[in-house]
Amino acid sequence: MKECCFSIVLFVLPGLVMASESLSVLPYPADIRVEEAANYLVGGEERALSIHAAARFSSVADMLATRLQNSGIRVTLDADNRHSPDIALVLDKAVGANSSESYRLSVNKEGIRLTAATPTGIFYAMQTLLQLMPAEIYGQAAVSEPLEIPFLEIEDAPRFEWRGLMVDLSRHFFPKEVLKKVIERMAMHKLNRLHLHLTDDPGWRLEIDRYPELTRTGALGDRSNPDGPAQYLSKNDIRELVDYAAQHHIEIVPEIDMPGHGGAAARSYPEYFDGHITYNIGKQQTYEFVEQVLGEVIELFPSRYIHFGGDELRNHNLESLPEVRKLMKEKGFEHIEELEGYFDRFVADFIAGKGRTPMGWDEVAGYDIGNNAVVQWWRGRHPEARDYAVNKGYRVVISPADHVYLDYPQAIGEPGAPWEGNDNGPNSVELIYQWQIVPRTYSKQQQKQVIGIEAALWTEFIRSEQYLEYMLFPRLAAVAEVAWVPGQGRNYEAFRQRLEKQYRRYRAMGINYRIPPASGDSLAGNAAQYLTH
Ligand code: TNX
Repeated sequence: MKECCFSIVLFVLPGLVMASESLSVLPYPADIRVEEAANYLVGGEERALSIHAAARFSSVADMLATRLQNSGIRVTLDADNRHSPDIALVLDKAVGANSSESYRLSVNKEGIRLTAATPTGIFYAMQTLLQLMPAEIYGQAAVSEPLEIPFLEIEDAPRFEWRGLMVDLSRHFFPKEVLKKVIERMAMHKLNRLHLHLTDDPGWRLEIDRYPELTRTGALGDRSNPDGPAQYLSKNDIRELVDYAAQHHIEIVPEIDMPGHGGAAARSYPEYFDGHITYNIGKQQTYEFVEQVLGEVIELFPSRYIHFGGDELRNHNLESLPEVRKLMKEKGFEHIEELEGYFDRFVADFIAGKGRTPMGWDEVAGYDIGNNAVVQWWRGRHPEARDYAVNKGYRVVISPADHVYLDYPQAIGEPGAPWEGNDNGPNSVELIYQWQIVPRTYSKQQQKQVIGIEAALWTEFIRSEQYLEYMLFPRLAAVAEVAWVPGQGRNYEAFRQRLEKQYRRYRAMGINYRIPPASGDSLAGNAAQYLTH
């Protein structure tokens, strides 16, 4: 028994509310057409909802069924497709012509049809379908409203292939349970790269078999409490996370930061360091250490990209080291930067030699590290660093601190890192939303080299899961939307309306999102508790 309920639009206003709320798809699809003022009514008391999926899409169908069942909806998975199902997951090679992530979603009186060429496309179609349902579908409680899905046609594909989030696990550590939630929430926003900043001065957070001191000593403590216990991800934790991320169509990109930001490794193996926090890049054994560590990282992470940091070589003691002076003389280098470039090139070549793509922060673009590398631009005040990388032929991921550093405050006077202020004001939802990502002056070729954007959550001050969530949400929604929707398709007012339903989803999921200030208040509803560092 299939029911269609034709809702009669009596007033213009309720109709509009329905459109903005129930079509609160976020990020907004490339093309969405609401066919008629009608809904497809699924499930209900008297019968179960049926799902049929092409064999390739069975794991997405299982995920959808589980989500619906968790909300008290009865579901049957119709493997043989004997009956015409309420929801069909259909394979169609033609849908992926422009992007392997594209999908089509159509809802009409025949039912709900998700179509894609790839499991990723179908996964995103499912995410969109869930957003057409009541927000409570994201929670654990039974959904009280009937599932009425508006008749519509959606054709969708992302603007950028790289839609990332970086989480710093070194300054403060977050265990795999928290990272799994981050993965689920990224997937709901159609983000697809989780970059883990695994090493820095306060802690080394990844088990390496060959060098057990890296976690025995290097993982001890964090920025709040240097004397705390060891906190790190074991190799099994990583395997579990990589699998979990893959199920959510997310690639985990590991970062081992070098030759700077090496304090935790320096405490563990001082013989490869300069007496401070910098790798001794004059010493042959340091290069062997780097090869061994990265070799294990490459074996553990299937990611196509291996990030080696390369940022902020400063406060170092390199010039005073005899090995550094000797190697520079041998190579005929006059400046320490030449040796830094030599080291970066060595690391990039090692990664490329293993069939992976080397990636580094924008400082590495100053050196010739091979044109297959990806450069992550972060120094927002230095657009010339981005242009330089692009003009040298690198592919670039855009992560300027003055837009998408999510450790920075979201409004004046609000919690966040107290680093030098932004020239353009706080990294608010609106600032992110209105952001011109690719310079208008870029040629077609230059535009192509910008492969996407990534937000960065540095954790010098973020030491609880609640604070982490407060900084991520709802800004991650704005990040997701600008990563997915081309500039000309964006409308901030409409986005703000769609956020209202997103907040309800966040509540159903128990996310501690930033509750916007009530009128007259200068601080967000739940800001005060994070104000003291
Ligand atoms: C700059 S971005 C850093 C990080 C800090 C961050 C704080 C980058 C490559 N280096 O080490 O945590 O600023 O906002």
